[in-house]
Amino acid sequence: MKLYEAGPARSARVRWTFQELGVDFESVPIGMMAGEHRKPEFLAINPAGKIPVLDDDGLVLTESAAICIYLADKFPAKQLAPSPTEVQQRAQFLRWIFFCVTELEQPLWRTARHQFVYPEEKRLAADIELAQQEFLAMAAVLEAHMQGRFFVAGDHFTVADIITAYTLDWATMYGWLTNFPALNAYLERMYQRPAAPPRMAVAFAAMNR
Ligand SMILES: N[C@@H](CCC(=O)N[C@@H](CS)C(=O)NCC(=O)O)C(=O)O
Repeated sequence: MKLYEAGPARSARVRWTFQELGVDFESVPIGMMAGEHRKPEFLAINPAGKIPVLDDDGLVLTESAAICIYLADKFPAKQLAPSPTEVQQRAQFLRWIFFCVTELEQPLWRTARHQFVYPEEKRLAADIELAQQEFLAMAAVLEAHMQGRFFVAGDHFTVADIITAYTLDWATMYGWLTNFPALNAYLERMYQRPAAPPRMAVAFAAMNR
């Protein structure tokens, strides 16, 4: 299996999943700073020009959350996803993944765009302020959910935790997580796992070295 990846990009969720599973993969680094994700060779693989992409013997899959769930389903021994027959557990697992990639991640991504993706003349400080408000309101929902819980869905570690912890780590880059003690404790616990990738700040620092 080939993973097209770039250090702290959302591909880190997939790398983390592989590492938890103990499954080997071929890494294909894509130089985002050099714009390799916009070159015709890469666009032929993912016309959206985004990372990550998984190529599993010709099955080309994009969307980091979908890839993590696919890998968890493909290698069920580690129980990184409830099986589709466990309908209620699977529903809660998917619910928190969707919550994460829509309610939490989108304000973070909007902020990143205004900070370094959009051309300078299109960057709006006011939109970052709105994005932060929206993120904080949804983080409060997750903070309440995490009271007395170790994992975001169910009673053991799953890819829902990988996706959530990665996203919360992203929020720490903006200083948005300071008032959420349960989320901070959860984040620290998740990144203490031996299979966890480097924290985003560390990965960015390594890229800029
Ligand atoms: N929803 C996608 C988002 C992927 C995404 O936007 N990746 C970023 C890197 S973290 C990217 O490739 N950005 C390039 C661009 O938007 O031009 C996923 O989760 O895989």
